[in-house]
Amino acid sequence: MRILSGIQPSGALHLGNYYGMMRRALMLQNEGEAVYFIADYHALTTVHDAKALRENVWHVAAAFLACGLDPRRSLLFRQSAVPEVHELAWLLSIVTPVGLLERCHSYKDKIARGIQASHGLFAYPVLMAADILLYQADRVPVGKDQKQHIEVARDLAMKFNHIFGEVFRVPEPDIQETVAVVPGLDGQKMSKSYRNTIELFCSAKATEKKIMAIKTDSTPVEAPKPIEGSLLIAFYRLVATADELQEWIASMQRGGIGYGEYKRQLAAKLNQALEPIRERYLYYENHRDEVWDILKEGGVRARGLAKETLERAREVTGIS
Ligand code: AQP
Repeated sequence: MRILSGIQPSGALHLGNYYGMMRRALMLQNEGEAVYFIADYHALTTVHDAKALRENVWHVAAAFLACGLDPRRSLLFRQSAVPEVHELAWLLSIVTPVGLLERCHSYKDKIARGIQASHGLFAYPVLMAADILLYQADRVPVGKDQKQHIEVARDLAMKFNHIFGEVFRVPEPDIQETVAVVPGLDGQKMSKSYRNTIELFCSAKATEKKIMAIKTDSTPVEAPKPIEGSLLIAFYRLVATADELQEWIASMQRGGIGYGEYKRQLAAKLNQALEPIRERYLYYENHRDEVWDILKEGGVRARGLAKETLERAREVTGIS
């Protein structure tokens, strides 16, 4: 089984990226051949500063390694190390109905948030389908926000196979329902571009400061706290066992403890969970070239896989 996932180097990684996708994707290293890439062509739809983009690429690669990616078993590379992805995106665009792209909510959300409605942003799902199909992925761990894009990839694979002949495996999304959408500090989806994140790699103090600043209602200390839609519970769920979570919720329902105390407990628990990966990230900050070397080697290996698929796609379309 081949597992594939990617992240855009569009800013500092956050709890949503880790608990929504990375943690699961890295666990799957034990179940098959894993391929992880840094989607720098995609990030260009929002990042227009070359220096920042390069720095973000390094950051995402170091984050993957710090979170447990084993480069001896799994591939890690930059999307741009495999330019073949653009040729495949073109071949797929031939079978892509415009209406399918018009229905993609991620495009509509980004425009509603003021991001320029470029062709790149509109065609993003086609390039993403090429990212997945080029490596013949079976399973694609993602957060729920990406489910629709995986459905587009599946549609395009089936349509292309039907029209031209069998070339692509049809991928399955792998979504962890309990953490499918990690909310941001404003209650919307946590997102690099929405300025509502808790970063993975920042100091314990900075995490605590953000947690302590979460807006809560004016329920008195002794009264039971509302559970529905509680951000504190949504974050605690990421790091607690099922029993711990149940006990926390029961305590809130009993009343008698103020929000300040719950926030302190949450910050301590989060920092404890993140400490090991933050320490490993520090190691890579002191060994920056190791990260670039791993990316370079991964790119060469990924390109070999990509060429095999592209050759078949060229053959069935009559391009070769
Ligand atoms: N809040 C989230 N909850 C669950 N999963 C999430 N993911 C992102 N945010 C959440 C998952 O992380 C993976 C990598 O995402 P991405 O960086 O490629 O793109 P994204 O989904 O658009 O993430 P952001 O932070 O919202 O980036 P920007 O602001 O640049 O668009 C994906 O699997 C995603 O589902």
